[in-house]
This record gives sequence, C-alpha cells and structure tokens, in this order.
Amino acid sequence: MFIKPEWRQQFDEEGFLVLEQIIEPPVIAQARAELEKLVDQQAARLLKEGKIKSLFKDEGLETRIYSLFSNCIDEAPKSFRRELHLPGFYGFFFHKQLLDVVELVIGSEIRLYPNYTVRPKLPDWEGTRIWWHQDGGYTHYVHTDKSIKSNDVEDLRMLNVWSPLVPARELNGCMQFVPGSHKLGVVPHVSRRYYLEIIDPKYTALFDNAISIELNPGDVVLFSNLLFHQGLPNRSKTVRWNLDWRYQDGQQPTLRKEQGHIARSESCPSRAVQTADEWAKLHFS
Ligand SMILES: O=C(O)CCC(=O)C(=O)O
Repeated sequence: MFIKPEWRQQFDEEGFLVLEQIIEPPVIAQARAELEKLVDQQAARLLKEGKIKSLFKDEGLETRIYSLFSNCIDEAPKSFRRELHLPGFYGFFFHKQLLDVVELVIGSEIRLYPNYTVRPKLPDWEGTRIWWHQDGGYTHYVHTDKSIKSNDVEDLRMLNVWSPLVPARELNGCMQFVPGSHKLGVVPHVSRRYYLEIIDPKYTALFDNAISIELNPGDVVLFSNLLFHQGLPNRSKTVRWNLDWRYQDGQQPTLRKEQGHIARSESCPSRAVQTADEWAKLHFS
C-alpha cells in the first residue's frame, strides 16, 4: 500500500483517518471463522444450561448469536476480549500495512494496547448503544482512585482502530465522530448503565457536527483516543460485528495493570509478536 505523507496531517486536524480496503479478504475470513467457533461455544453452553432448545446451527454469523440469546438478551455478550488470543485474529492486530500507517502517527515502537475487542452489536437492545464518549475518558475513569490525571491520559500517544466484519451503516449502528473534537483534551464523563457518557452542554452542543462513519469489511478507521464518538443503536435485524483495538507508543505506560503486547519495535524487532501461533499462546495481559 502506498502511504500518503498527508495522512498524518489529516489525522492531526480531524482526529481520524479512514483507510479503505486495507484488510485482505482472507484475513477477514479467518477472523470470521474464529468468531463462528466462539458463537458455537456460546450455543453449547446455553444448551447445557437449558436456556435454548435449538443450536440454530443453520444460521450464519450475521444472525446466530441474536437467535441464541433472544430469550435472555441481557445475558448476551456485548464484547469478546480475553477470547481473542486465537490465530485468526493475528492478521488484524498485526497487519503490516496498517502498522506502517500507525507508525506515521505514533512512531516505530508500537504496543497493542490491552484493550482489544470484538463487538457483536445485537439488534434492538439498549446495551448496544454506546453513548458519546472519548476512549481517553475510559482510561481516566477506570481509575476510580483518581490516581490517573487527565494530563496523563492526554500525554498518551495512542490511537484507536475500528474495522467492521459486516457493512456498518447508520441503520445497523455505525459509529459517529465529531471531527476535531480530539483537540479539547479529556472532558468529563458520567457513568450510565452500560457505558460512560459526555453530558455537559458545553460539549453536547458539538454533537450537531457529527458525521457517520459508514464502512465496509476491509475498511479501517484510525481515530484519536480523545475524539468524541458514539456507536449508534442497531435498528436492523442482523448483528453488526466489528473489531476495535488500540495502539500506543510502546515506550509509554499503559496506565493499566495489563501491559498489552508489542506489535512492532524498531529498537528490538524480536520483542514484537511474530506469528499467529505466538499470539494464540499469549493471554490478555
Ligand atoms: O462499536 C461501536 O458502535 C462503538 C465503538 C466504540 O465506541 C469504540 O471502539 O470506542
């Protein structure tokens, strides 16, 4: 892939950068295959617990998990995280061309931050609406003892990555961004039932400038950990699957007890996770 030097400036100005069709179909197929197995495990568990009578084996990734949990929707997984140490996810998290672009923004010591997720955004369920927030707001509020200051979060050289496994549109709950909002630093968030939310009118007025980030499988959006964004509710009949993950300057602290995993290191290349099998042997840590 040809890297455009202006991408860095675009990212700095807008707080995000869309890369169309950067992830190859076999990489997507491998991740989908792993997710099909994870959904299969959920089905087996629900059957064992007597919560379902059918395994819905004839349904595909787009609907099966929704059918499985239709009678106990509050128990449906909102995300998979610890489960992602499987070979089929290596191609996303350690994608060479993607890391080349990431390097433009955070330099050549790159850590996969200990916050990597697959979200099955289920239709018609309040737990799938992700309120307006900054990811840096979570980094800040996760520390209830307030040992982490906003400045610590603002100093992090970190960026977020989001990629859909099915077309993501407004109807099925794509993300929305407020371009340029990353320049405001970490703003106050309040705790809602499932997520944090920005509610201060000083900032909510900016939501009028929101744009929808509609993407296709293979596309990736990189965005600042300080960018205001939300995940719309899924008003379709199918599941909106995506991966989201973060990279950080590997020389900085994570501000979490977990240290993540090195994705690229110019100073010591062998520190980086080298293969899908190595990734599968590691843990969320
Ligand atoms: O997937 C979504 O709808 C929102 C995801 C999000 O807010 C995030 O990745 O920080």
